[in-house]
Amino acid sequence: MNTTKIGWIGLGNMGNPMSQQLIDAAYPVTVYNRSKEKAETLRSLGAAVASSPKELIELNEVVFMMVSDDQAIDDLFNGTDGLLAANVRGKVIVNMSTVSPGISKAFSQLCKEQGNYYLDAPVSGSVKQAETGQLVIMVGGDESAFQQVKPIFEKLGKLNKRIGDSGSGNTAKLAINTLLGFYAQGLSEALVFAQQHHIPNEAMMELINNSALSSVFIKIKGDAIINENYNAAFALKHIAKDLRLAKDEGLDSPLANVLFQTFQQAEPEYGNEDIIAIMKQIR
Ligand code: NA7
Repeated sequence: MNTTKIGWIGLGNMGNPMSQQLIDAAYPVTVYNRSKEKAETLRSLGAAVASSPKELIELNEVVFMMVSDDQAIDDLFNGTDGLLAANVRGKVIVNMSTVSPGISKAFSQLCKEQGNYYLDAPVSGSVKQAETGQLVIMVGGDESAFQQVKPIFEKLGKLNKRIGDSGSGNTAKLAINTLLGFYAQGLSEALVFAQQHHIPNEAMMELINNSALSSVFIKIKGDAIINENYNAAFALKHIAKDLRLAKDEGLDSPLANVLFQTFQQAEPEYGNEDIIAIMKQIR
């Protein structure tokens, strides 16, 4: 039995399997989710359920957050019965959501003033990696807080690495997701071009998967395109958000500018589908 008491906020596509990993690793886990019904699955697996972020941080030593965006983080810190309403010291808050470096720097400072720590620790990897503890975790913030949380990161990912000060984990994540966007759009454009010349997706994917360009991402997303399965493992609206965040941080280069435009245009129609639904936009 691991003894660190863990609080977990956010039980979406990623937060649900990640919190389950920690229950499986025999940590005592308490969860909180804005829509209460999502907590019931975790309760049935052995988690306790808190009624608010404030209660969650009062009860636990380390609190993880895995939610959508900057707005969600702001609501969870500043809302009624939010994290900042708790009178606590010495806690570590680990924000694993993909958010702006700016919001991490701001809440890191506020946490410090209250005698607590904040780490930004976004992840690379999707639902499958979350389910198998194979995520890549990039961390910004205090070294001693990172060392304290490291054994827990080891249950969630195959690599965890402190990049630097607060916000640097978020910046690294935005760089990775820019590359992810290139892969998704690049694969789509190559398949559409081939299809226009009567080469079917199945044939192209067999060639690509056996070439030097093969990758886990291309294999999984190629299968999704062939099966017309656009259910969100990583929602297109999230990558559209990440590209906006990267732009705000100064991303301004030839490919990235086109990528940004394509995903912003696709978001209204395909935002709730998987990132590879960019294929439909390209088509
Ligand atoms: P999902 O499956 O869309 O889940 C989003 C989670 O964030 C879910 O628990 C939401 O609660 C929660 N959320 C969203 N907005 C809020 C606000 N305003 N207040 C509190 N909680 C909120 O996302 P993923 O799990 O795929 O992704 C999570 C992160 O990883 C994201 O940053 C990605 O870019 C990468 P709900 O259930 O809707 O009440």
